[in-house]
Amino acid sequence: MSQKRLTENVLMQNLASLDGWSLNADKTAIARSFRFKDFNAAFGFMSRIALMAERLDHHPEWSNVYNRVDIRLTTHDAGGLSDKDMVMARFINDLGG
Ligand code: H2B
Repeated sequence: MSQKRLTENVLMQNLASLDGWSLNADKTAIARSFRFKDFNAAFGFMSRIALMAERLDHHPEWSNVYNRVDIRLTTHDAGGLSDKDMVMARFINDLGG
């Protein structure tokens, strides 16, 4: 899977089918917030993402406060968004947060 920065065209095509994520102003990152019943549910969600992050060697920028998880995805090595961010965002959405 490529860590090359996606062209703007390909990026926009991907985002059209990616629920809930917003693009930052300079189009280098996407972000989404999730809310859960409690901390246990939030941390379970984060644990599943952490295992995937290791498998993909692609790690989120995130924060957690009790039942809320804020996630930002970008590819540091590319200085923008790559296929890996799209794969990770779809995986996270499929967890049904
Ligand atoms: N995660 C993210 N989000 N972007 C990267 O460029 C990145 C990463 N690079 N995880 C990986 C690790 C790299 O530093 C290691 C050495 O493969």
